[in-house]
Amino acid sequence: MPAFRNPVLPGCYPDASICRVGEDFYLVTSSFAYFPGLPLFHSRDLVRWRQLTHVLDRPGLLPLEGLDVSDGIWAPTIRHHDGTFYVVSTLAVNRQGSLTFVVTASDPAGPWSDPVPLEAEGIDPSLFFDDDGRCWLTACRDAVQGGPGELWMRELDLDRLKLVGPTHVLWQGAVRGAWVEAPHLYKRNGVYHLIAAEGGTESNHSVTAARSDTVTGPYVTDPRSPLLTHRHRGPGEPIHNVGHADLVDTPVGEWWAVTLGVRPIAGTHTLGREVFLVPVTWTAHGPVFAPESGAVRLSERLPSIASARPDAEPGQAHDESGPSDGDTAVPAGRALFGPSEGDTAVPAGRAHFGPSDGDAAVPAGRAHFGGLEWNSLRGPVGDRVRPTADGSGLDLDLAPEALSSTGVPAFLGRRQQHVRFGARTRIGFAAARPSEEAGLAVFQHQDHHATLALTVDGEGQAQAVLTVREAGTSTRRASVPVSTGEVLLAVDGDEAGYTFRVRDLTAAQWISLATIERSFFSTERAGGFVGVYLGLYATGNGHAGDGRARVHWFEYQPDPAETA
Ligand code: 6LW
Repeated sequence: MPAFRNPVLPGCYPDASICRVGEDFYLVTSSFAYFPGLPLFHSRDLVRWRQLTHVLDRPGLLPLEGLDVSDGIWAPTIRHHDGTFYVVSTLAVNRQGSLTFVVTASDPAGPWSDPVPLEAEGIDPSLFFDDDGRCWLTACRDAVQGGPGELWMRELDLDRLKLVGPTHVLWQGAVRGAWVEAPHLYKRNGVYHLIAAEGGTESNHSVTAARSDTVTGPYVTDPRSPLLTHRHRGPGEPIHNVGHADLVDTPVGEWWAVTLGVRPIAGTHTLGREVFLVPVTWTAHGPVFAPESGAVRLSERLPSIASARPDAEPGQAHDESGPSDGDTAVPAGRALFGPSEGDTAVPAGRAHFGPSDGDAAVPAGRAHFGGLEWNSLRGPVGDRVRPTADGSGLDLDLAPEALSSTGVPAFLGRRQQHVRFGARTRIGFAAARPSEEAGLAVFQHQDHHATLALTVDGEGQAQAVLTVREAGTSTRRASVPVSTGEVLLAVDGDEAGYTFRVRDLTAAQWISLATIERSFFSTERAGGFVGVYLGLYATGNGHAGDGRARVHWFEYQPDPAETA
């Protein structure tokens, strides 16, 4: 049976929301303290997604400085009504306060309006357009400070973008106190179906439901709840933490859900909460998730719109029954994974994976630093980080902010989207003093990351240094002298760990500094809501100085087996 591979968006893309306009599907996800905010994707078959833009694509819209990486922009919802796209989301600040806002656009590729604040308590806002054209905002409150939470609703005046009328308390979840959140509302055959997430976004996560004959309630728990969860499936299950779903129908009348999930290895995951696609059918009781298997699966049958599309580009879709003409069109080892499509794709015939003795020439699979997969932290890096004219290189001026700061460090990163990957860069940097450093970062959190950087020791000897930061303490794990300020740096990840290597441009061999166990970079160890980013950075650790690092190229290569 024609099948596709889940997740349809690998890497840290939590809290996906989806809508359809004609044959076009649009999807948005949380972006936390990364900038630009709210990545927005387009697909025609629900399986292959291409990033169109960021909804919050310009500076100054919402303040992210000072925030923990896992705070910031949470759980958006995207809907389309009467020619206008709406995205509602929340700026969550230190889990103590939040600002819910709405943005609009006539073209999802932008421009999007400035955020309009809404007087809405809590997080996870959603919109529902009723048959009479009225718009209702639902959200959950008290979940930020701790349960029991509840779902509430108010009408949104679409002309003034203002909440009006009374607040209706809809539901406290199937299990009171189980963190009811992520509400989305759908109407079918005159019945309003409310779905939500319960159990928290970790191993007890689930999709639950309630229904009502009137939009404002009362809502009665669907006794089948949870409708979808992997909380009972044990350590052999490849996908866990499933929940926070949104539904969409296709032009041929099928229903599908996007839901978040993680892929743990020995109980920990590093890639963050990813986007999984799940078939849905409807009964008189409400939606049935994964009606055949009862579970979110790594390999799932293709939506019939995808299999019916002979002109579809090759991608993650594959035929389990064996090679076909469609399969042979897929270039060997070609990666096709959302935002990085084209930029980091592995060209046909490229044999090696990870660091090699290959020369310092620009690799074919190099990054384009203008690409939509690149993010900075909490705001634009401005002139301090500048792509070179062809986009393959990067100049980074030393920023006083270290990666451990909650300001805007001179950092540009992209998501780690595959367990097995190799990232390499050629970087030139001559530190003037030991406090200056520039290099490669494996970044989970401002207080939880590893860096492989060029710096100097007290005698002025250039060095490549591997530093690990955890819980506010930085520890030097390994260092090696380098003869010039120009090196290749590499990090290779797999199920066991992340191995850091350096190669002096004048040397023939790579030197291995250390392997850090994979679980160190896990969300379980670091805490928070995000997955790993791989990035480039330069800092004077409190001083700007006038130093500058030149990244000649950066390459991210997934193991072809993870993208086939
Ligand atoms: C989001 C909440 C959640 O707002 O995590 O999955 C929060 N659950 O619904 C941040 O992603």
